[in-house]
Amino acid sequence: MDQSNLEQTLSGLPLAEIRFYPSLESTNDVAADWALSGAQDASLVVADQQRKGRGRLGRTWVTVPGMALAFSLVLLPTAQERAHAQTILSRFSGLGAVAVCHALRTHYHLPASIKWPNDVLVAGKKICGVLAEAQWIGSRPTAVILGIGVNIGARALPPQNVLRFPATSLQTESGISPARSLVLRHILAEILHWRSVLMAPVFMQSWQDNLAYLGEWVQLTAITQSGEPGALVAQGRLLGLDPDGALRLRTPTGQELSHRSGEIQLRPVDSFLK
Ligand code: BT5
Repeated sequence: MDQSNLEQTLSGLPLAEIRFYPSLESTNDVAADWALSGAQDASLVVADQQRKGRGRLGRTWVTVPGMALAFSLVLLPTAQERAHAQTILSRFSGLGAVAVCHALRTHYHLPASIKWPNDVLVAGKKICGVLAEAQWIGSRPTAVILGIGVNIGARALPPQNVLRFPATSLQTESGISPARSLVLRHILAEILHWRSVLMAPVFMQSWQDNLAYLGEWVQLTAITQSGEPGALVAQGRLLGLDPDGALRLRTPTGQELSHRSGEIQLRPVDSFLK
């Protein structure tokens, strides 16, 4: 993967400029700097290697050179998107996860699902993480940086001892290891498609339809930097999403609760972690 190969493979997609880096700290940081200096909507940063790839709460995201996709898209919120400023980050995280799910299903026949709020799973293991971050002037979001990491080759997986949740790759699950730029093209096409209906019920429906553990018993715990499950926040049967993208649960006493994303992580009950 290099600049010219990317430009060729991504040609025809309605992107602004594309910037490829053989190695950088984090594509989200480079895209954020670019947004502050005037990047247009749909500007793309791609890296072969991240030296300080980030997850939520400063957790580490591992990007092994030659094995993975790591990219960030600068998206400038439209007036309609800005009208939902309070939930904009959760909605754009959902956009990334829905897009990756559709791309993996359609092009690689993988049964991908979304572990709310921001992971994509195949066979119950994490194949992709999404990190959406926003820039603000006062209460007005001026840019969203949508960062996505996908494990493509089998050697993309971090060592087991750094993982609190099992991981997998496209090659492990499908037996093939397609060119990363082609997988990127498929994902970007899905992002651009779903972004055009981001505020419509059809998007929320697709997000809900792709949720992992629908109808199953789950726990929500406070997120911790170490990855150890934190304090129990709630547990219950996973019902779906409310219109703002909050997770709906039915507790053992029959009460219905909604939880916004943020500092919460979800685990299936009876998983190996219990
Ligand atoms: C995420 O955070 O899953 C969001 C990851 C977003 C990465 C992209 S890559 C492009 C862009 N630039 C960045 O710097 N970031 C974005 P979280 O839910 O906090 O999960 C982080 C946890 O995932 C870690 O604590 C590890 O346990 C695990 N992990 C790290 N690398 C992994 C990998 N390659 N595959 C599977 N799991 C991994």
